[in-house]
Amino acid sequence: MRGFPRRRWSSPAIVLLPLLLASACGGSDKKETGAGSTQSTKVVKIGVIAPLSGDLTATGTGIRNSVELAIRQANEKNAVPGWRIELAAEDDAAKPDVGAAAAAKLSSDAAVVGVVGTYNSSVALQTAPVLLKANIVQISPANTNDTLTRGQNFKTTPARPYPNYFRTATLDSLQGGFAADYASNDLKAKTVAVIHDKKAYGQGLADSFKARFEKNGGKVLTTETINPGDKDFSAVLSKIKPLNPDLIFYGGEYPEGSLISSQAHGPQAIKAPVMGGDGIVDPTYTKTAGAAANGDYGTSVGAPPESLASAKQFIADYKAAGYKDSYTAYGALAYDAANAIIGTLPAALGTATAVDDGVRRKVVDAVGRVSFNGASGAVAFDAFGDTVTKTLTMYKVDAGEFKPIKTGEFKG
Ligand code: ABU
Repeated sequence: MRGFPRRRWSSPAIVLLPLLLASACGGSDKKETGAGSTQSTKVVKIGVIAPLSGDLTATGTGIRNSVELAIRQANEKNAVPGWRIELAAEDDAAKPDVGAAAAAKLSSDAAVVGVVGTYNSSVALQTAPVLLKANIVQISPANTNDTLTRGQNFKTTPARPYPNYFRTATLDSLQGGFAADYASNDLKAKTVAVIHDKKAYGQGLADSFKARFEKNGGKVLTTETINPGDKDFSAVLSKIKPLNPDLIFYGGEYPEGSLISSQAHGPQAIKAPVMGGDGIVDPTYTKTAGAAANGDYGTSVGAPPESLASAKQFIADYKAAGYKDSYTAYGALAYDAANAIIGTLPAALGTATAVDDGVRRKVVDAVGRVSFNGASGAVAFDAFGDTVTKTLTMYKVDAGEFKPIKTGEFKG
């Protein structure tokens, strides 16, 4: 199966047990060495904030597992001599207030030096300022809303609001434009009905799509909104059906997007395919929508991991680790985010005996200067904290799976 397969591997508990046991111990400890003596090992922690419960658990779990894999490999290689890295994973339930509380909890843990996450841009808008107060670096593998790195006036006067915030995922201004160009130039769509979920990501992506689609000469027939968590979209779809659009563009995530597809193409018998962004490109979308999703489209950030030579080792290692859940679209990006932090630690920790504010500041500063070839491609950040890798991929649902059909960059 191509795309983001769910896999079942044997004996995950056996493989993960040593790490879990290590994670249960906090602070400095004494570790048995092979020679039978003890070696002092200091503890530094990398946090994860992601949805580990609720509708978006599949995505959050892939992020968490991928960070855990990077940490385990670093410990096995003794990448930070004298220190053991531990994972501190927090569930944000995809809710901004829960994310903010998780950020506060990690900030108050003196051993935490960085955080990978969040998945939702709306959650990161609450975690980034909390982590900034504690000088803790945050790298998101999934947030695509432009305002996180460029502020509310990102189109005219971009200004970086959170100097501690970075991301390995690219921007919705690029993703929306890439989708609009595909709709106009490849699908020859002339009209579109837009729906979004009013969240930072969904609305921002819809706005970017609309601006470019109209610039291309297309017509936006209507813009409708829904609420996250809604299950019945008959009212919105009844308004859209008589407009007979060539395309329905949805700014939002797979729990609602999949139901919009199944209800549009089922009871409403609307012919137009649904197109969305990286928020819908997940196996849960096609599983939930079933045959109704065939012919739908979705963009995602980066090239398909399975097509990248640079991701082969990550995929093999993830499989060997025995995780039962997929790494998802964000696994390689989360793995790279974790390694960006880990790579700064030997110099930032230096001769420190514990993580302190100075170490945290050094990590923020050093992450801004990282440059390496990661699983997802080149890992480096510009002056706004955005990834220099701006690759996007259009996927089409075929026989119940998202399959990549075009990879490239939006040139504007
Ligand atoms: N980028 C996909 C959805 C996550 C977010 O940015 O809110």
